[in-house]
Amino acid sequence: MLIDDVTIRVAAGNGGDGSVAFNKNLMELGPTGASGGNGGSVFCEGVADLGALARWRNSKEAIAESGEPGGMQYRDGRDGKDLTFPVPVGTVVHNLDTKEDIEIASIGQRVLLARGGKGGRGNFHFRSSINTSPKRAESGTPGQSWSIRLELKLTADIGLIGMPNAGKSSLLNELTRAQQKVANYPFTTLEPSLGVYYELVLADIPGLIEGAASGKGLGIKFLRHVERTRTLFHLVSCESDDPIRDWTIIRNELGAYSPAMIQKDEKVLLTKTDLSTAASVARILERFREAGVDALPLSIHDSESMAKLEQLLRSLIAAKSAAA
Ligand SMILES: Nc1nc2c(ncn2[C@@H]2O[C@H](COP(=O)(O)OP(=O)(O)OP(=O)(O)O)[C@@H](O)[C@H]2O)c(=O)[nH]1
Ligand SMILES: [Mg+2]
Repeated sequence: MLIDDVTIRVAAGNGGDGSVAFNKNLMELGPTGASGGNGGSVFCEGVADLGALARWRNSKEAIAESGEPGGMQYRDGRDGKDLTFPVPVGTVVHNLDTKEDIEIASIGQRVLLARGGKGGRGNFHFRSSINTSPKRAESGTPGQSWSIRLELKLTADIGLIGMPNAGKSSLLNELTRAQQKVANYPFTTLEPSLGVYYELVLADIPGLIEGAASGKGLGIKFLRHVERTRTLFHLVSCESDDPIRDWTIIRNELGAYSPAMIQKDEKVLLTKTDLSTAASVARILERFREAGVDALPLSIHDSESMAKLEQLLRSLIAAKSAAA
């Protein structure tokens, strides 16, 4: 089950208290109480993995370390470690206490959620010519603590769909910094995942099969993640004994899910052309043309075909910025 809406508590670490201590050595009197360490802060960071919110299934708290109290012999307390947890790109972070909302829009974007408390100064820092033995030290300040709702709102521009093993995750990895598992068997991908290609967000959806609309395979529940995308890249593998049939089957499943899905702008990508002969690729393309589809032949091992696809992606970026 994809977790896409959770409420958690984030708590930054408290600052450690400063200490009050004096040198016991008669030759060297004076305050030696050191400062407490700063509390660790809590951050979240955008990642491609759409399943990243699953870590909150059981525990619902993100607590950073507190700073250590100051020591006796000028030894400052250690700072508490920061805590950074991953959230999928497209997550909106609602601070339920301050009512502030932040959207995590890109991979690697790191956002401070709760600031750690400051360590208090030890009495060593309060010495002066008029007070050589201060008995005063500061307390550490408390870390911030908030109630936070993490809501995943996918904003993919392009959905990668197709039968299992068609090469969807491979293409996502090739175009973006996503590191999706790729393997030569069906249903390698079990949860949707995102990658970012310049201004475009691509969503890789688990493979669909005949009967998906009635729950076969992994079903079509993941299609809701590409419901809002404008464009679908429909991947059909050259390895199939009937690519046109594969394409038709998926179109039917899309239609059964929602008529809006088959009205989307769809680009058919004929994948893994390196595994097929040029003549066979030409034959398949011709059959697609007869069905009214202008398919793009593609292999992730053929840079020329990848360049053509990137050209198409650039035109989609241009269209997106024109629409914005
Ligand atoms: N030769 C060749 N192999 C490819 C190409 N693209 C993908 N593959 C291989 O095809 C297999 C399936 O690729 P995936 O990217 O896992 O396919 P998928 O569509 O994500 O599959 P599911 O997650 O199961 O739906 C892997 O062994 C890939 O290495 C290609 O252009 N050429
Ligand atoms: Mg996959």
